[in-house]
Parts: sequence; structure tokens; C-alpha cells
Amino acid sequence: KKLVNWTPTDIKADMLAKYPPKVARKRASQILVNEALGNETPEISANVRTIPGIITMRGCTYAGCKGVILGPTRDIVNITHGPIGCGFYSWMTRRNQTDASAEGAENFMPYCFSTDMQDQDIIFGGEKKLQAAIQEAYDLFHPKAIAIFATCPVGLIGDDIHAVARKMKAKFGDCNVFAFSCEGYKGVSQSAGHHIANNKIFSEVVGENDAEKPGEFKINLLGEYNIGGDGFEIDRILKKCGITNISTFSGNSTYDQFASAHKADLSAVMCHRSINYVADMLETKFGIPWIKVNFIGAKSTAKSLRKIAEYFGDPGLTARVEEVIAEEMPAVEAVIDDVLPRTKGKTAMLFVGGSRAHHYQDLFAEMGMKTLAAGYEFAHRDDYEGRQVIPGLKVDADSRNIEEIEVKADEQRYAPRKTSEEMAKLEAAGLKFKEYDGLIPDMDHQTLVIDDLNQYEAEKLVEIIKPDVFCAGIKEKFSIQKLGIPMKQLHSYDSGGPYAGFQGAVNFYHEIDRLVNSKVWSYMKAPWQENPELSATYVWE
Ligand code: CFN
Ligand code: HCA
Repeated sequence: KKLVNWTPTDIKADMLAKYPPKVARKRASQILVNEALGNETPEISANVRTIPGIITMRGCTYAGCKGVILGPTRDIVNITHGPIGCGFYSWMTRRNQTDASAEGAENFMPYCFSTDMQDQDIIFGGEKKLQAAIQEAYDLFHPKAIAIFATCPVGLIGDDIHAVARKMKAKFGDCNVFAFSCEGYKGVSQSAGHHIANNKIFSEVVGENDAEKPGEFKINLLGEYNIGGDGFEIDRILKKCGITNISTFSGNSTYDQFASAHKADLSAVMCHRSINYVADMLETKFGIPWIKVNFIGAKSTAKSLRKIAEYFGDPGLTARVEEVIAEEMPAVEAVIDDVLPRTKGKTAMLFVGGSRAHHYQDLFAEMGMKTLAAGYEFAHRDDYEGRQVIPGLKVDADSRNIEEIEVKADEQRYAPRKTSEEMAKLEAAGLKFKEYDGLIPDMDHQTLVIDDLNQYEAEKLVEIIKPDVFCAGIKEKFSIQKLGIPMKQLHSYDSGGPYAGFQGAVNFYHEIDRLVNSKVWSYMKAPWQENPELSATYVWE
């Protein structure tokens, strides 16, 4: 069935119609009917504050720092300085897996460490309580490192968490203690939290262990968080190819992996949004170049392996990569052949974080499914546009001024897309540029690209377009399903995964096939089915 009397431009207008004029103007710049053509990528407004009152899908800076970046490192004790809710709700909800099976390996991830601030701590200050918590964690576990994360009230009352960290580090002598000013309200979204976390890991930990790492073709895998075991599948494939992953930021990671990252030959960047600046800093400080990869989708996995092999230029590695692809692809193709008659022509919408709304389109394309609308919660313009990056950009590492850092880093990246002559001139002047894929140029014409989608617009999109599957997070899960549309969580993968690499692609094909072909959704009555006047204007045939 196809919507016949509405164009994407009409849909955009309909979504904006109910807003007050000022809100409509702002949202209009974040909703794009895609008309990307060759070098002409249209501009979208991104990484701007959500309008108060709108029910955003976004998370906070604390979530980005503690939950996303540091959460998956198993041998650092992560203490949340704040009321217990912040620690509790970021405790194991992201499904980042780890493998601590090696003898003697430490794993603090199952614990939830928090200072559990109370009213009196807010009134009289929480530094003493924090100091006691650090001491307690040290006495109990003797970890290599303790990290402290500020929540909103800590910033408001002005506890000096950095001073406490310095004092305890000096006191212990054998345990690195560092703190993150990642109060939830800082910045625009969780993206600011990634930046705060990564800057500190870079300045406090990277480069600490200078011992050579064994193995050939050494890479860092940046921006892979081992959700649902994705990182395990990628590591299986890399190992099979003879590529040595010495450090993942930060899925299945350890303190020592960060400390040794400067010993790699190449950084491969999976999620650009959460870590591009670390790739740049590794290049500037240690001379390690980086390339963009994507292990979501079987074809993208093959392409990424070839890209890594091409970088090393070793005939043995190139041959081995081809062998691995040839070995893995038949199982993938067999499942595609099976599901394709049932999935071909179906439609999807993806509104997820800062990279998956883009990466997962490859998996849907492999199943013959079209993405009609997509967008990020908090990505920046470079993720949408795939613009050139100038390696070696200077980032101010003072994490207290994160808004300025994020804006400065963006300004350096969003020089308007250059013509080839302009590029040649700049390259002759010694500047190097990188191109990577962007969501906008990769999507079809007349699709909708929407930044920071909200509850109201999500329902409107579903009402008008009725996709076969909607992908987002837990806050969207049930409101979408109540509209009779299957909803797949692409953050936590619901209870599934891995979806990365070859075996992950097979898992995904099976799950989506089951989801979009289940009759159960037709038993749900959406509001517009009970009140037909709501959708009377949309004609389907
Ligand atoms: S694992 Fe990553 S892939 S790190 Fe980032 S931008 Fe979040 S936690 Mo949720 S699923 Fe999501 Fe990405 Fe990178 Fe995850 S799309 S929102 S902050 N994300
Ligand atoms: C976060 C983490 C999150 C939330 C997912 C969701 C994740 O942003 O705090 O909304 O379902 O992947 O766990 O993105």
C-alpha cells in the first residue's frame, strides 16, 4: 500500500502545523526533505538545544559520559556522585557486554557505585561523602583506577570533585583517581558527555603504558561499545583475518587498553559521533592515522575489512581478508535469499542516537527494505553531511567548558563542502581532508531527515506514513507499539544481538523478518482507526 496524495513536503508541513510560530520555525530547520545531489548536501540544523516543553528522545550529559563511554570498561570503579536514581538507571541498562573470563580479571560492571546524596549533602556539601566513598571502594577492591561522575546537583552546589580526586590519587599512590564534570544539564545532549569522558581518558590514561603489544596489523577500534555482543563478533572476524585489535574504545575494554592505544598502527572509527576527536588527537599526538569503518551490515563489514587491508597494503593480509569474506558470505546470502521474498519492499524508520540511524540502513537495504525517514537524537552536522575533517584540529581539553569545546570542534569541521579546485588549493597549502559517509547523501531523494525527533512528531509520522517497522529506544517502544507498528530497539537491541559483522547480520535478518511479518500488530487499534476523521485526509491505495 502506498500513500498517494501526500508528498514529504506536505508531511513536514502537517507535522509543523500545530506548533506556535517560533517553535515551528526552529523545528523547520531540523526537518529536511532530502534533496542531496552530488556535492550539494542540504544543511540541517543539529546539536542545538531542545525547545523546553517538547518531549525529546535525547539523554543527558551524565548518561553520555558515565553510561556510554566509561560504563563498558570493566576494571575501573565508576562512582556516581549524586542522588541514587542517576546511578541506578545507568546500571546495566545499556547491555554493553564484557568478557572477564581470563583468570584474575577484574570486573566491576555488575556493581552500582554511588554516593547516594541526600538533602543534607545538598545543603552542606557532598565532598566528605565522596571522599569516604572513594576510600571505601579502594579498601574493598584495590582497583587500578576510580572514576567519579558529577550529576546535576553536584554542579549546582559546587562540590570540587577534581580536588577530591587529586587528593585521593596522591594518598593512594597506586590507583589513578580522576573526575568528570559531566553534570546532566551541561551541553545539549549526551554528546557533550562523550566529549568530557574522552578528553579526560586521553589526557589521563592514553600513552601511560609504553610496552609493545604483540601481533601484526595493530588497530584501535574506536566507537564500538559491545552492545548485545557486537564487539565480540567484530573481534572474531578481525582475529580470523589476522588483524590485531589492541584497544577498543570502550566495548569490552580495560584500563590498560586505553593506556596502550598509542601503540596501534591505525585507528578504525566505528561510531564517528562519540569519538571522532579521539581519532584526531591520536593522529596529532602519536601520528596514528584513522579511517572510518562500519561493521553493521554484511556488505559494510566486507567493505570495512577491505579498507583496513588496503591501508596496510600487505598482500598476505589482503588475501586473508578475501578468504574470510568468501568463507562468511554464503551463510549470510542463504538467509537473505530466505527472507527477501517476505521483506522486500517493506519500509522502516530509524531515529537513534548519533550513528545507528545511519549504519542500520545498510542492514535494511540488504533485506530489500527502504528507509523512509531517519534522524539522530544528538549527532552533529558532520554526521549528517559526511563533511571533510581537518586532522590535527586543536581541542581545548578543559572539560568544564564543554559547550564551547563542542562548538569550536564543530566550526572547524563544517567548512562548507569544498569544490575539487578549492580542495586542491588547500591540500597544496598542507591541509589534509577526509571524506566519510553522511546520513543525508546516503539516503534516497524525498525521504525525510529529522533531527531530535519528539513524541508528537513520531506519532504523526507513524499516523501518516505507517512504516512496517519503527526503530528507536525504550521511551518510544510502547507508544509506537500502541499504534500497531512493530518497534525494534536499536539501542539495547531489546533482548537480542549481536547484529554487527556477518553472524550479527544473520540474527538481524531473522528478527526483522519475524517482526514485520507478524499478524499480531493488526489486532491493535490505533487512535485514528477509532476516530477516522484524524487520518481522513491521507489516501492509501
Ligand atoms: S552504543 Fe553508541 S553508536 S556511542 Fe552513542 S552514538 Fe548512544 S548509547 Mo544509545 S545506542 Fe546510540 Fe550511537 Fe555511538 Fe548507543 S546510536 S544512543 S550515545 N549510541
Ligand atoms: C543513553 C543510553 C541509551 C538509552 C537508550 C534508550 C542506550 O542515551 O543514556 O533510550 O533506549 O543506548 O542505552 O542511548
